[in-house]
Amino acid sequence: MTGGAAPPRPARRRLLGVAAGVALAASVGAVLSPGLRCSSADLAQAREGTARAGADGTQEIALVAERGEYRPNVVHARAGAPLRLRVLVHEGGACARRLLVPDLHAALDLPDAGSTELVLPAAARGSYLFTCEGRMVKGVLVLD
Ligand SMILES: [Cu+2]
Repeated sequence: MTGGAAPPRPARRRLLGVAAGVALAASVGAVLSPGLRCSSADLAQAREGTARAGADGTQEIALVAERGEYRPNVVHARAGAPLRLRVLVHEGGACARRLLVPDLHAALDLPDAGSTELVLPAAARGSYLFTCEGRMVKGVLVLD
């Protein structure tokens, strides 16, 4: 038998399945990667938090980075006002070196232990991802 389209190869189908699984895992919080400290049984859970108004008009919220997750990982705040993110590192590692908010062009170097903070500029309504440097551990900032 010559010519004609070959049937889909099983290997390719497996790859597509893996890609779909990876996309699903990423959508709920993280890609489980045994080689990195980004895996946690708790990653699939949404932990919500709401920023409170600070004295100077800047909103504030504290995030804990621990065991490859952020708590909270769904942060609600008002649009149009700056937001101070105070990040407490309870357990360091590859996923707790930097915190990125790509759509707001913000990055924060984290200490091995202790806390640091970053003031995000006032931003429009919408959802903004925040992630570890490897973009594995994720959270979302919801401004409304
Ligand atoms: Cu990571």
